[in-house]
Amino acid sequence: SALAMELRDALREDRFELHFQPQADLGSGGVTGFEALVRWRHPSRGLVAPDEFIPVAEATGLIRDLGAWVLQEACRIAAGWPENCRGGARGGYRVSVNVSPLQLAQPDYVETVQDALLASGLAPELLELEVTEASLVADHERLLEVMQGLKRLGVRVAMDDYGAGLASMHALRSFPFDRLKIDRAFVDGMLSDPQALAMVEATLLQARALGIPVLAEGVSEETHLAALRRFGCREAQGYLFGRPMQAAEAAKLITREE
Ligand code: G
Ligand code: G
Ligand code: MN
Ligand code: NA
Repeated sequence: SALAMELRDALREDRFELHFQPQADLGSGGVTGFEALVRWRHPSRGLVAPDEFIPVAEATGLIRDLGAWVLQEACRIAAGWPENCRGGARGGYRVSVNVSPLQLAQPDYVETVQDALLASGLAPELLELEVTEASLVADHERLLEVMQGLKRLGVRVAMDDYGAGLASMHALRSFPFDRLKIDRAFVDGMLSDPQALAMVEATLLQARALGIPVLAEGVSEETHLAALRRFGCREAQGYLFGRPMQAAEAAKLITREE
């Protein structure tokens, strides 16, 4: 399609960029890291959101090259954040990168991650890969193998958009996830919809029983925060703490935190 060809050109012409949304510790209120979110800087349409082009990149296979670029760029930028270069006492700021199921299925995916770490100098424990439940419906054996390979590198793996699809407690037990991100739809709805509230509470109880830390997505109001704290949630991401921002702003935010 025309869009697919445009995307290929955009990758060659370096027209993608990453924005970073802060993640906060609900105990201290401090920033713990950022999620990297890709955008397409289009010559006439302006900044194009990932929902508009990631599905096309996945359908055409371009997601492999685009995903590798996102990974390299996120590691490069995060390696330059103050504190991350010094390996200081605070332990550094994590960068979370979204991974498409097609990327995980690549035979050389673990090497791609290793290359990005080596090229950037980023400490492996500061990289978190966000996997969606779409990755779980494929080949379980293969996914387990990839996750174990990533673990050997020292990289963290998170389950993204939890609750939005098919992922179950069984999946959380079967795969070595380091953290779980509750889908923003539940957080968003939890003050008006008793079922969304129950879902958030149940997820936090399940995760605690399994010893998996939880981050709540889409936290946009103080009232969300109060309920989440009551359920024992330790980390959050959302407009209340900051919108996705350019790399330079993220670096400034870190400087203010120090
Ligand atoms: O930035 P925004 O909040 O509009 O992101 C919407 C969704 O696009 C995210 O929730 C995420 O699932 C997806 N997304 C953003 N960046 C990437 C990326 O680099 N790779 C993949 N596979 N998905 C991404
Ligand atoms: O990976 P994921 O698809 O969850 O990416 C997060 C998406 O959610 C991004 O598109 C981001 O712009 C959006 N987002 C982040 N925080 C909030 C929030 O507090 N409220 C809403 N409605 N959307 C958010
Ligand atoms: Mn995500
Ligand atoms: Na998400």
